[in-house]
Amino acid sequence: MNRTRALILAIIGLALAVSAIYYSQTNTPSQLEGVEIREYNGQRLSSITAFRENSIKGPQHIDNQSYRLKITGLVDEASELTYEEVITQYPLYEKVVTLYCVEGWDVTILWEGVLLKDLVPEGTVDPQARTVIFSAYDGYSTSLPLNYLLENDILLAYKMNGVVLPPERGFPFQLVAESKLGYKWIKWVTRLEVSADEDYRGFWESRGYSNDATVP
Ligand SMILES: Nc1nc2c(c(=O)[nH]1)N[C@H]1C(S)=C(S)[C@@H](COP(=O)(O)O)O[C@H]1N2
Ligand SMILES: [Mo]
Repeated sequence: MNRTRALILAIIGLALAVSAIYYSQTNTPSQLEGVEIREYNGQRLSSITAFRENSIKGPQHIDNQSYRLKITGLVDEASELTYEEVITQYPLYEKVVTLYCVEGWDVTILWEGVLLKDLVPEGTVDPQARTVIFSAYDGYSTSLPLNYLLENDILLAYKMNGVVLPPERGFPFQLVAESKLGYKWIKWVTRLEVSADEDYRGFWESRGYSNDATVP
């Protein structure tokens, strides 16, 4: 093989390599709405279909036009927010968090939503306030200490794995009660009531489950 031929082959090889790299970079698919993300920063995510549906009254179907999120109780001013207001008037955040159910299964999901500490800012609650009581469309309820909600970046999620929550996963909102057992992750949230009652017990808590519910 003479030198010229070797040089030509080298140039062709280099051109092929460069175009392969270019093609692989420009031809990565763009994420479309409705296609769930299954890997985030190298971390494998569960599918949003990996949940076990065991809600007290089965999936709820909420109409987002008539939906309102009520913020009541020991706050300076009670408010009612539409679905659009929640997702447009507050900064959005995303975070990978695992839900552990007492039944022994777990799911790791990329959640996106607004922060509880933005919905209920510390400066707007009465000094007597200790607890936030959450209610849902299916009559479910649970509660969490106000400090837990303000001191951790706790999300009220409207998307999971990049997809708007489907009805059976809690549309329009599910609480991402990080480090707390699944029964604190209330779906179909309709009301946040700021309360002084430290002993309030929600649906499962009043049936014998721990009110603290920290994941063991
Ligand atoms: N409104 C409402 N939220 C709820 C429940 C429920 O019955 N109603 N079940 C809880 C429980 S026990 C778990 S483990 C999580 C996840 O339940 P899923 O798999 O049925 O979505 O939702 C929680 N949120
Ligand atoms: Mo659960």
